[in-house]
Amino acid sequence: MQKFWKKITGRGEPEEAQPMAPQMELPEPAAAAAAAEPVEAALTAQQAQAADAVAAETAEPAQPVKRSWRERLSGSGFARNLTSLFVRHPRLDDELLDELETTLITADVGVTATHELVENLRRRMHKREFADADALLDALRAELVALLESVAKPLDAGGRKPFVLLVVGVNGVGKTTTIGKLARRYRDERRNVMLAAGDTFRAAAVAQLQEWGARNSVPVIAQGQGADSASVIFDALQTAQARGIDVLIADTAGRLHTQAGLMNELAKVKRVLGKLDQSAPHEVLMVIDGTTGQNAISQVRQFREATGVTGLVVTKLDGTAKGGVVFALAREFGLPIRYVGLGEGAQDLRVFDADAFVDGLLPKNL
Ligand SMILES: Nc1nc2c(ncn2[C@@H]2O[C@H](COP(=O)(O)OP(=O)(O)O)[C@@H](O)[C@H]2O)c(=O)[nH]1
Ligand SMILES: [Mg+2]
Repeated sequence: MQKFWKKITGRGEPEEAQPMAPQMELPEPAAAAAAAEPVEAALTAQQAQAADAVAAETAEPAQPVKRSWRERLSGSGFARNLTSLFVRHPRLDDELLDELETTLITADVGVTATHELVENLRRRMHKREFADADALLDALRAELVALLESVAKPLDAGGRKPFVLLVVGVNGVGKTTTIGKLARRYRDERRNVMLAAGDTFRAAAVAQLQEWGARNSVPVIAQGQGADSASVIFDALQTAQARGIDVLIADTAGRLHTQAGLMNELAKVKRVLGKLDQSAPHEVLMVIDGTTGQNAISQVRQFREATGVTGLVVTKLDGTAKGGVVFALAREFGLPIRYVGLGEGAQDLRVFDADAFVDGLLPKNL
């Protein structure tokens, strides 16, 4: 099995964790900055410039079009590989199943899950359960949906007020973008939303969140770069409680001087939230980049231990050949997948729907 894996991916065995993003060496943040008062909407010239750059990057067309899951996913490497497999192998035989196994493993579905799924289909094929490749495709669809059904549990951000959502994940996975899209979604549902700029490690991160806030008329609580993340988020919850906010969404850093430092910071954020509201955070939402493949597994393991992750968002599933990681995550952790990112626009964050996802990956019929 390991040899097979290596042949397919050129990598070591799938469970082997790859190192996380390289760490940057930076000096400790200045104590003065950490003690700064929360500043809302007051941008420094540098932040304003960064915000402009972000605005250009995240600008949307005047009338955003909501595309179907199939439209969004059919261009992905994973969907293209599955379609081409059935085009090349229209006949029902063992070769079709061997290639299916290769395709699923290459897409990072995971070796064990793939093996179980394919061997089950093979058994059924040998018992002549399928009349043709179309029937096998239907069975494959049902098996893939079954792998995901138990994790397709939407997030209910009602019930608590303010409902506190803590967003975590490594750098560049799409945390801030996802928060912007969520702010838009909740605002459109006529909820009062507030954002907390808890990624104080990079100045651009604060400006990026402020830009999403400004564009959606959602207040953003921020301090300067280098401020203490826990104190920013603590202030934000206090403010949200005082103002009767419905949903508070807190951004966090994905990279600090050291990985242990990051995990300690996130644990501290959780602790201080609990001082204001014992039940907060009500959701620890971990964002995973759908293009990272098996490394996502070790990321979830690590963040779950430090922060008690309660839900996942898998981004960038448009275009990637590695979207199979959604199945691997479902199998490994059983954590609810709340949303998936199918593009960069505000409309492209979708409540996770197992049927729509699998349908978008597979050819319609042969
Ligand atoms: N194609 C695509 N790009 C995305 C998606 N979500 C986020 N991105 C992009 O990923 C990049 C990093 O996002 P960002 O929110 O800054 O990541 P963060 O470091 O985790 O906060 C940005 O260029 C986003 O536009 C998605 O669902 N699809
Ligand atoms: Mg960010």
